[in-house]
Amino acid sequence: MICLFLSIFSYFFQTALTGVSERTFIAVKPDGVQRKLVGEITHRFEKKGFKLVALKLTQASEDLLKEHYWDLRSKPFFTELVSYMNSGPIVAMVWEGLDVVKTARKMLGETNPADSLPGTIRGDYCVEVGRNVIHGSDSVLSAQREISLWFRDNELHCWEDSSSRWIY
Ligand code: DAT
Ligand code: MG
Repeated sequence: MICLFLSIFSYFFQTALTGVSERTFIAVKPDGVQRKLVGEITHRFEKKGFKLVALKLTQASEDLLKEHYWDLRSKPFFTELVSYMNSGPIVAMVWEGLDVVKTARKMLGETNPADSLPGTIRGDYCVEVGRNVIHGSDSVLSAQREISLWFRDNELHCWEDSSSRWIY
């Protein structure tokens, strides 16, 4: 009984309390898919130590994209943004780990590739803001909103990552 209590407590502590279960939504945009960057991008997140929770190749509808970029609806580039994102398949993913939202944004680089340092994904693989190959949630709250927009609950996989005790 005590063992059961301790293992439940330890699981709860390692995930919820330590923030290891934080999730973010990452998408390789249509240009990233066309330019065969899917392997390179997923490789970076795997090598960093994050855990893949969901992944699918999907053609997003205009409605989904308008909802996804709702905050930008009044921007002059909104229509072009939706049509670019709708121009081909996207690889949608959910990654999990400690501070994954903030760290993933650092791995992506700045919105404008010209401001992105070499070593970041946008710094290494693109040149124009309207073709910046990857999306990443900008806060824990937007990650939750975006994950529920792009994935059903049964597409989010709970699995034990055998390398996690070497990462945490
Ligand atoms: P980010 O994708 O870094 O979170 P954002 O949310 O401000 O940036 O904008 C969403 C996308 O819209 C961005 O990845 C590319 C496009 N975008 C942003 N600013 C733009 C601009 N000035 N001109 C054209 N496209 C732009
Ligand atoms: Mg954004």
